[in-house]
Amino acid sequence: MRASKTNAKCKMQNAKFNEEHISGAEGIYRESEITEKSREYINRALSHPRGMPDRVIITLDKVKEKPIKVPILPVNTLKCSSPDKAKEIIIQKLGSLGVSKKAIDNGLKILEAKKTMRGAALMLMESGRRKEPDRERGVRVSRLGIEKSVEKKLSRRLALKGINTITVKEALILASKVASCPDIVAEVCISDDPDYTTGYIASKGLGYLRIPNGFLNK
Ligand code: PML
Ligand code: MG
Repeated sequence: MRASKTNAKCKMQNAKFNEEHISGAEGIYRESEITEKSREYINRALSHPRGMPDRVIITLDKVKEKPIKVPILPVNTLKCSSPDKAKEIIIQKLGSLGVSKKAIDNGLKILEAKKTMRGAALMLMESGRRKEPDRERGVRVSRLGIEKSVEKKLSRRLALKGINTITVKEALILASKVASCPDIVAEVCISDDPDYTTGYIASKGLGYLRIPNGFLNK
């Protein structure tokens, strides 16, 4: 599901630039679940804190290949009381993974920018150079989901920590797929939802580290 709205300020510009991303979600489901899941996604698109979209696109693709299974990252919530502390944590953790100062600075600039990206920036860990073909769009992680039985177990585990929400589950599934890619060193994420101030840093070695109170509303 992709929900967007036309940004009035950009009405005169190229069509490529005048769509503001509102929300997006996807999963891998059985045929019997399609109607129910589509309804859920449409309801989500129409009740998002970023506002009412004027376009909602539901795309269904038949999965023709056997999905690759990857492990779910272990979850931990760090102690963090402010955006400054969050920045410190990100700098320390990325540094410990060998990411250069230049790349960390460039990454923080993107995280702190007023304009939210539609996807993710893809950055080289030494030079800090960005590699996405379209910087406005970024890259999107797609074709991902979780098996029903695994989701049940995960829900129970997250419930014990008081964090069994769709937001956490979807972010964790995505981060686990990203971390499983051999060339990915780390992923840092902040929410584009104005009222959600928990972000995360994730990697194969670090696991999924949640950073609460870290991000000011944009
Ligand atoms: C999002 O808005 O989808 C990103 C949420 C990232 C943090 C999820 C968490 O609380 O662990
Ligand atoms: Mg969002």
